[in-house]
Amino acid sequence: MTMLTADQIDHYRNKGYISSVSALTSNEAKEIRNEIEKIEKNWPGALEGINRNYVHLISPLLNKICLNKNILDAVESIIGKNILICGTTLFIKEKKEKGFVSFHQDAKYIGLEPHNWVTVWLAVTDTNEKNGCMRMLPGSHKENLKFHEEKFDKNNLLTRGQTIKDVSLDKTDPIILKAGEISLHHPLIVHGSGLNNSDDRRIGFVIQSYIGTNVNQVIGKMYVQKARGEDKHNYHEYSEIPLTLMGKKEIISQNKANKELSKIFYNGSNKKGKF
Ligand SMILES: O=C(O)CCC(=O)C(=O)O
Repeated sequence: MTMLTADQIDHYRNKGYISSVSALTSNEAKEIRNEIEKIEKNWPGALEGINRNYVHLISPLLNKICLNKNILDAVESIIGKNILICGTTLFIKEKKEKGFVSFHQDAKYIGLEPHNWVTVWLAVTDTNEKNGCMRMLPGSHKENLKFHEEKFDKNNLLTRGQTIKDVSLDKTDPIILKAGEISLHHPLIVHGSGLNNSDDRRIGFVIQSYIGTNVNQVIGKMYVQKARGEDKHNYHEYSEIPLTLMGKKEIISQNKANKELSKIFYNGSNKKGKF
């Protein structure tokens, strides 16, 4: 893999996403799954609630994935060569569980301006229609921000259960990925995902998002890391690079970042969700 092809870039510009970009081998994806499951087993609760965010700050392996050359080449094709990592999230759907993600636009509550940023969704497990893959409404990134109803549904994996109503499923494209592949999506694209009806968990490690160094945070504060290029803007504070899995310093750094992230997620809301 090198940079995206002209056709892939056109697809992104026209539809707002690209799917099935090879990034990691299936063995590398398995190593990530093992890392996640090791944390879940040895530190119960450590990846739950707000702590499913900024997970690259507690795991050197997850941090290394954010710097993967194939991923960064694809990202550079979209946002240019000066790239920061400003967050990661685990989207895990347990088998036969009721978790879903309502249709929404990422840019709605996150405060990253201008929209020179892109989200990378890395399939840690195979992801398909049976296990609740993401679905994108193609072309919707060309529209403005839409009204989101804040439902706070307990099975919704989004912070406020924010929902764009009346999105017709048959107009959406499923993002079917093999473990190790990535999709990339635009801040304004309408997307969501349904239930996991399979016999295994569905795991997405989402770099949410890669931002150009020219992108500021207009609501609160986010901790970033340099991925590539030069940061002449210096808008953001830099996080520590993790050296030890779930080390004391690493947990402090994740907590500090998530405290600020929670303020952004729930800015202007008098209610808080689980995440
Ligand atoms: O993992 C999912 O099903 C949804 C993830 C999502 O909404 C996102 O990455 O922006």
